[in-house]
Amino acid sequence: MSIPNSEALFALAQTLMPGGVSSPVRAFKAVGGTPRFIDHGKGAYMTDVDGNRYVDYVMSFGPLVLGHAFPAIVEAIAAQAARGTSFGAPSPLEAELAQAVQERVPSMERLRFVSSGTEATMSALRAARAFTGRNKIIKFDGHYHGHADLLLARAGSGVATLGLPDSPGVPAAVTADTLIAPFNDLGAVAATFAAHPGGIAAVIVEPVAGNMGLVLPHEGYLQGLATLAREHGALLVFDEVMTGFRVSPGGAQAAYGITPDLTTLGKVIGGGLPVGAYGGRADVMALVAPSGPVYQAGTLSGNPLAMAAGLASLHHWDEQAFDKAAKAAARVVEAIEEAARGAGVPVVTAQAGTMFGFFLSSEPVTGWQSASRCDRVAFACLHRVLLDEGVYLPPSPFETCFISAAHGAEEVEKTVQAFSKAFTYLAG
Ligand code: KE4
Repeated sequence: MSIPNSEALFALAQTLMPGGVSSPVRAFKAVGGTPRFIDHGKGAYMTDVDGNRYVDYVMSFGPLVLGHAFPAIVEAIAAQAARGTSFGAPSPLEAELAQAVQERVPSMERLRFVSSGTEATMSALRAARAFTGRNKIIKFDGHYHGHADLLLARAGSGVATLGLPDSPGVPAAVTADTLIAPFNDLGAVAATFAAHPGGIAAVIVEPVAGNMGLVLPHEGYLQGLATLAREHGALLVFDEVMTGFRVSPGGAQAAYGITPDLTTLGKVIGGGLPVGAYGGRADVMALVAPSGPVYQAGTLSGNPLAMAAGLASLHHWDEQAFDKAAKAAARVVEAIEEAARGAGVPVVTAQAGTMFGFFLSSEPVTGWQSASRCDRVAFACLHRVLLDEGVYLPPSPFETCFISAAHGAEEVEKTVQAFSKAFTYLAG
């Protein structure tokens, strides 16, 4: 595949920005080669600056449940832009989007909009610490909750991809209160609580882990977490920045029947524009300024442009659209399993609604330890062949694939053929 313009742009970008990108995982370090510079997206496709067209399974790492440049979202953005993009004052659209979120995530009795998932998780934990009067938090090995200092401990996503167990620049004092437990191991969580009686403010979890690759919770695990948190007076925080509206229209909490104390959202609720949100129990959120003393603010929080995009996105992301995308994801997962089996390549797959993933591994993957043993070199090879076949996966084995309602039979068939070729090449 010829990519001279991406190569030239990457060379230029690296003289301007660290690694030539605005977010590390996009640099293709885990898969090698030159990242594709994208000129435009439409529906299930992205087209790079050299005119190469790809069926996209990154979907901006989750937000684009309806596909690229969905007409109703484009129209909503254009109409609002003409009325003003940001007022630094309340607008009716914030209440409208908050209602739309609450209809789908009723546990969020009160919520606050921010501009990223990072802001959402850092703010939710500040509120949890204030509410409980405690400092320690439990997070899970390989889970990623954004790049706030307190959460950059054994994180997933780009941190795992780049092999950075933790990040320089984060003072040990800041992560001293961040306790790490392996995912899918309730005993480890119970032991952590026992070791810190009365000291743990919150447990923050990706209810379906999507930042070490896709790893599902074991049967009863999330309920066990909720029980342990409540027994020990800690708040349960579901980080649904990725899983929200994707695992089910009501997120993972609806799919698994769990009511967390706090939830964080992002991605989908911005419809492709920067929006995050945190919220939950009214008594906890009552502490957030200006109703309470917990300070958190943001210049562009709740800006009407992003609210309009989010509203259009949620409005069209109905059960029918969700089911179409989830069925397409199931077909792709089946094709991955068939192609791998046919080529004699060991693979472990997972699907959670409109998210899916696979590990090139012959062992069950239940957490970071097993995920990290997957064959990263083989993944890089597979990724490259798929790219050349016009299928664009996230450029890391420790990310999740995202599908949209725009992925129809033609796109799925193209994907099936591409995986068949890629696994045959891998086995060759
Ligand atoms: P942002 O600050 O990137 O909006 O959200 C942080 C975040 C929080 N919680 C979860 C569960 C997340 O998945 C994320 C961000 N996800 C990554 C994808 N692995 C964003 C992509 C990137 O970092 O470039």
